[in-house]
Amino acid sequence: MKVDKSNFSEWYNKVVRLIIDDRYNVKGMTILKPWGTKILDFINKKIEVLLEESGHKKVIFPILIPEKNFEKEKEHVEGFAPEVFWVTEAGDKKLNEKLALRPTSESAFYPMYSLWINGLRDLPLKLYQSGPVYRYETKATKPLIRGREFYWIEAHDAFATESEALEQVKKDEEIIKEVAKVLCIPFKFFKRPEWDKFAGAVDTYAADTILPDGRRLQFATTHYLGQNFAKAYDIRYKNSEGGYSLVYQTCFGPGTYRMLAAIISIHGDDYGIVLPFEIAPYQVVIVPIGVDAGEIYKKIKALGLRVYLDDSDQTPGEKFYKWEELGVPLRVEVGNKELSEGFLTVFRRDKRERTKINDVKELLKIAKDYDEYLRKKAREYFDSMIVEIKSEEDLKELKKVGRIELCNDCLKLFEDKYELNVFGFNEEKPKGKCAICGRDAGVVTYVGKSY
Ligand code: PR8
Repeated sequence: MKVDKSNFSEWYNKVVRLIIDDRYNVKGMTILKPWGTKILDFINKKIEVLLEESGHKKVIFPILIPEKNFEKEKEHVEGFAPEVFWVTEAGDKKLNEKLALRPTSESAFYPMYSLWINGLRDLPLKLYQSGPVYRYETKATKPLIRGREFYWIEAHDAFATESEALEQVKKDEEIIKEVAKVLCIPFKFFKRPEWDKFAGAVDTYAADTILPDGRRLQFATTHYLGQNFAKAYDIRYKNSEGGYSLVYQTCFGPGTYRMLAAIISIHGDDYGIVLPFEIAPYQVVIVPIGVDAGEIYKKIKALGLRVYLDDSDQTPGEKFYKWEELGVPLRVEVGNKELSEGFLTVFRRDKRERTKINDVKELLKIAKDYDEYLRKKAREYFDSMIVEIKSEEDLKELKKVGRIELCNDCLKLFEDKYELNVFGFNEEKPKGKCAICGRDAGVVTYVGKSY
């Protein structure tokens, strides 16, 4: 593959097709091919282990949600109504009640939480599921980035106290950090502005990265729900005084399809996909050049690496090309010279460089260096995608993400006036004047276009 990444949109559409097929005839729904599905499995596993370690348990909920469950939380139903796919018929019968294809599962989980949570001994309750959700997206769809069907993980937590729930939001942020480290994806974590909260939440926090066209990609969110849903679904427990108290809740949504999109977009190059080591289906591929590489395969496998010996009938050149575009981190080339002189030629996908090693164990060192290099390169890229906005003039033709200090009045008017999104707030404090009106700034925020 040779695709020029400087035209990102075209590049993405070509490269993403190495792992998806968007010729399926339902708009916004794509097929994830075997290689992509394997990568997704590794991402899921990583997140699931972290969720389990922080006290979550996995469940499976039905995909259909009765309309009446939905209507309980007013803001939630209003927010999601335009995006819901409804099932209204079965066979030749009209259903008595419309059933929603879950766009998210608060209204499936929480009626059950109301049954399951009775006393303090039932708390905290921390459950998650991995699977597909359905949203009738009206903005342009883009494979993995904005689908009408997409995969994610959703965790739903209930606590006796507010402080535990707020603590969970921080833990979710830690999980995002850990996952992003493995994926080598740089990001910023924001508290979203009031007007951009999840429908029904008290506060929404999001992890945003930036794609090469300068648009932000939100790849995970965690929401503090307070007691909004507990009130709507009557989720309460008998407290120590013998009365009843409502629980405090959080929900967390790592967007695994978008993580795939971020990996492709940020690490990929003119030659295709570049995969972080931990989530690569094959971490090492051996391409024998007219020799038997069986012994070397065994040695590499014994190191605990996911290795594949490509002894198919294709030419070495064809194999190089194939594994390179799929993003396999390390390719080991074995020919007569390597066997007789006792060394291995290793091609690193990240730097597209060949090195020689004398001992297969050196692959482990290269693997570590490989991820560090990806992380460093991605961080430099990310930093280069953020520009400081000093005046209104800088906002015109903004092609990247802008860091801007604003007064509270200009903040409120910002999105409508400039047709850019305000991403939200973190620990950064303003140091100067409002970039628009020159009065004292009240906030620091980041602005730009979004997916
Ligand atoms: C919640 N409820 O629903 P959220 N295509 C691909 N990925 C998407 C799309 C799409 N059309 N829409 C959203 N995402 C909460 C949390 C339970 C779990 C991904 O939150 O609506 C995005 O990465 O913010 C988003 O951050 C994540 O799903 C969670 O969706």
